[in-house]
Amino acid sequence: SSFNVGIVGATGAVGKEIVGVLEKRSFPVGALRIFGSERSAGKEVDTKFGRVTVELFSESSARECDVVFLAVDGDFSLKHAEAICEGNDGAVVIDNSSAFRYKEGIPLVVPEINSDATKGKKLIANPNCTTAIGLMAIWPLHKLFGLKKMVMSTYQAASGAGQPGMDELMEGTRSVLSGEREVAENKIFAHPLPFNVIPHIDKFQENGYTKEEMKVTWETRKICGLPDDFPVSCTAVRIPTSRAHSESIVAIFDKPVDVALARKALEEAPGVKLVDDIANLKYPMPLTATGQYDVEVGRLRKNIAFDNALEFFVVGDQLLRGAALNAVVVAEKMVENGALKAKAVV
Ligand code: 11C
Repeated sequence: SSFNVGIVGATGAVGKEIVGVLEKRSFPVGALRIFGSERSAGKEVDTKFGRVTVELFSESSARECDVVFLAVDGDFSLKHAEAICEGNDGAVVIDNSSAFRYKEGIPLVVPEINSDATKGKKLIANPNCTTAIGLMAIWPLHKLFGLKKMVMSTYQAASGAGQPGMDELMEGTRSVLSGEREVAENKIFAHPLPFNVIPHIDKFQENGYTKEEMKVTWETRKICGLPDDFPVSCTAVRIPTSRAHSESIVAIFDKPVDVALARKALEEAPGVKLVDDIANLKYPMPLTATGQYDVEVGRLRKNIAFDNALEFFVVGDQLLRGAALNAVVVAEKMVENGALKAKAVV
């Protein structure tokens, strides 16, 4: 069967990628409906599924779809997501924002890890990109050795702040290179990003961590089914790259680690590409991971500071694994497990 698919926010950086991923993965789209604000309603978008005219969003029109991807801010999701999926005739909603991620009863899903959590559910939360990318590598290692603690340091691309973030990086860099300005202007980021790194993403919390860092802690626990006090610590840093996030991870395990076994598990893990050939200067990088579905993992080694610990580097396309691809694969799994069904046409 085919599905009526709705996207809210299809003209943003993540929304555009959702359209692209639906096309590339041949998701069985019956009709594609794109919903937007008054500003974008009436615009036309060319897709593989035909030319789509952006409709003004309303809960009742979104409910007519079988599945709706929300690629908008958390306030919008909080206001509308539950109304879109309510009742037997509502649509399945896959929400990219953080609005529902920590709510009990709402699955937070990386489909290669916990797609079973979607069974019988209608509202699914897509994780923060940093968490989703890191967990692709952590999960197969956790299954082998049992994760005990994790410390992550990130190098995050401008795309985490959407198209405006990417634009600010490009235009700011251009303004410095052209000699127009000594230091780039900033509106989206807390400081100028070109020729800089900024150890601050999202709001500071009372414990001195940022919300981006705490998302990694909270979401790792929920997705991997770990205890509420499971130790995960992160320092999240914005760097002047375009759209792939990089992460250095120290993972401490219960059992003794074996690098050869770890390599094999990563090689076999779905959604992971082992890029780890130091003799030939091959390791994960934003330049090679950009535009790819698989997350690159490399620089894998036994950590020399802790017992039973591995250290490695992970890079993933922030807009794909970190958002659009994850969301579409969630929908694919929900088709497989019966949680997403095409509504009978009356
Ligand atoms: C960033 N990770 O890189 C953020 C963007 O929780 O969905 C995604 C925010 C989120 O800025």
